[in-house]
Amino acid sequence: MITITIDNQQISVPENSTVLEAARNQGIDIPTLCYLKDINEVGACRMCLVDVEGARTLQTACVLPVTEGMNVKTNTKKVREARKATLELILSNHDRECLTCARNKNCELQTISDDLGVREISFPGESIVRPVDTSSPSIVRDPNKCILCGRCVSVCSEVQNVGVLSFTNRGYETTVAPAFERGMDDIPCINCGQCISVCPVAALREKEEIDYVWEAIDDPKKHVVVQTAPAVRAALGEDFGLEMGTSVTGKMVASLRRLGFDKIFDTDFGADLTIMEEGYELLDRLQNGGTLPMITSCSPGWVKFCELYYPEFLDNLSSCKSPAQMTGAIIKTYYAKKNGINPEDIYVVSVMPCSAKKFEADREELSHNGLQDIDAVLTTRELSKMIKEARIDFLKLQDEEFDEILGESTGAGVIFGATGGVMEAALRTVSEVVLEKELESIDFEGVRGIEGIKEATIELGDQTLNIAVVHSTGQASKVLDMIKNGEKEYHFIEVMGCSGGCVAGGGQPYITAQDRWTKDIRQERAKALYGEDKNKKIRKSHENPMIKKVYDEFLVKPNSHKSHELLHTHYIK
Ligand code: HC0
Ligand code: SF4
Repeated sequence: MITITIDNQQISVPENSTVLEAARNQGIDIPTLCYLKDINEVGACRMCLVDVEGARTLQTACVLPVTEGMNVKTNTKKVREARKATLELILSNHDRECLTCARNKNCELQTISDDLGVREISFPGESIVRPVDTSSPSIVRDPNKCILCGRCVSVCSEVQNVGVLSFTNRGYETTVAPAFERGMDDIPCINCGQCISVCPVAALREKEEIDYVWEAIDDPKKHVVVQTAPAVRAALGEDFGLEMGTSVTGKMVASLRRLGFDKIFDTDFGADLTIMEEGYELLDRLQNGGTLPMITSCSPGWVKFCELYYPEFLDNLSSCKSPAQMTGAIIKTYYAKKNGINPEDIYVVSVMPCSAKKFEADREELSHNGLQDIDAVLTTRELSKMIKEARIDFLKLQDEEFDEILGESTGAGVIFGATGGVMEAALRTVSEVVLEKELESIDFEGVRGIEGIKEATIELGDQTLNIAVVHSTGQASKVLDMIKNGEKEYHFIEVMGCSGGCVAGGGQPYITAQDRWTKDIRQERAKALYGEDKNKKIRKSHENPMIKKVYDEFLVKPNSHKSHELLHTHYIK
């Protein structure tokens, strides 16, 4: 530990801290725009300027290491004026149409401008107006909003190992864009939306589908069915001021009913169905010499990553469609038939924590009889916008239940939304099916948590399974490289495209960089899902009575001909 002084307070801090960390730990906030803990620590925005005794110029606190005896002032006239001047320069080249902006009231630039008391722009230079790129099915890139903080560049390359965004041009012309400013649909982007999650402004945002959904709801000829992904319930409440990690399942269902959806189903049902199909697929591969390791395929950002960067592993992907797509397929076949509704009149909306699900829903492979399994995908953020637009007082809603029968799910289904959840759900079922007896404990703690790569060995009858759980495509590439080098051998791997799994997907409510600094959103939100799992009466997919019913009445058995026709696919691109 070393001793430094910040704003006349003497404090002891760890030697490897930065001035920013030391100050914040002491409850002294220093404003930042580009700083993102462990991901983007580059001192680019120069908002965190501080006055250090003995230094000739102001210093950037986020990259400045502490030294013994250092004397720092964070709030002098010089500091305030410099920060304001920097901010005004950023604002002078920013599309300041706040009232109509997708991030209005939820923008880090807006907040900082207000906090620092900027009331006019002293340098109202000519700003360059650039075209907005709407070519991607998932992501809109608006360079007129970009403040060159570089957070998206870092997350895309460092965390996701994709690296399709970079600084281009020079000086006043500098912008963040794909190489040669190509369209987002014309580059090897995986649609994960992690760049959206970390963008402090609206330079990167999801492609909204809200208007299509309102149109369907207002169309009397359409039977509009909605399903909600496991992770949505763990985060939606944040947009209404609830603590991170508060589960809002009942209120979410009630709000969807108020919005006018005809039926409210749960993707957790599809997750249980996936476990049946994927569990039996794994057993089949193990017993009949199929391609191993089998790798989960329910995260569309990950699937796209595999297609683009590791196509040699495409046969390793499970042939199962994702739970959301399976639910869509069952709605347009089994549910339609049972209720005498023409599938063409059914409009299926998925509410997902993910921007890549918009891309997934459009994939040709994920259709049946000329109809897409899913018609529209809303992110969690879009759902909260609809709830606000409809003037629903979310916090006052009484809890309501999902509709039968595709609203029935188990604890295994709900934990899909956190890294390790799919593996744990699969192990609960596969173990019992193979061992033909009830497990003493169904909590597979070894696959929980946010460690980048988790490994475990599971005894399954007379077979020993090596399994791994990976989250973020950056970590996935490490594991795939180790498999290619012969360093590792596994039977089954869960991969989720985003770090932490779906709870931290690119469609979840925005968390400021400052809140990310104090809380691990992945852990907080995962707690909500494990809490739901614990409270569920049924916690194993194969015990879901409605899953049994759908097999009895329609699918016959896991991996049947009918299942293959509707619930499986093969990615070949
Ligand atoms: Fe997920 Fe899913 S768990 S990908 O993370 O498998 O988006 O929440 O809906 O489909 O169930 C996202 C979340 C899902 C799917 C499920 C899977
Ligand atoms: Fe990179 Fe993912 Fe953003 Fe595409 S969606 S630019 S892959 S972070």
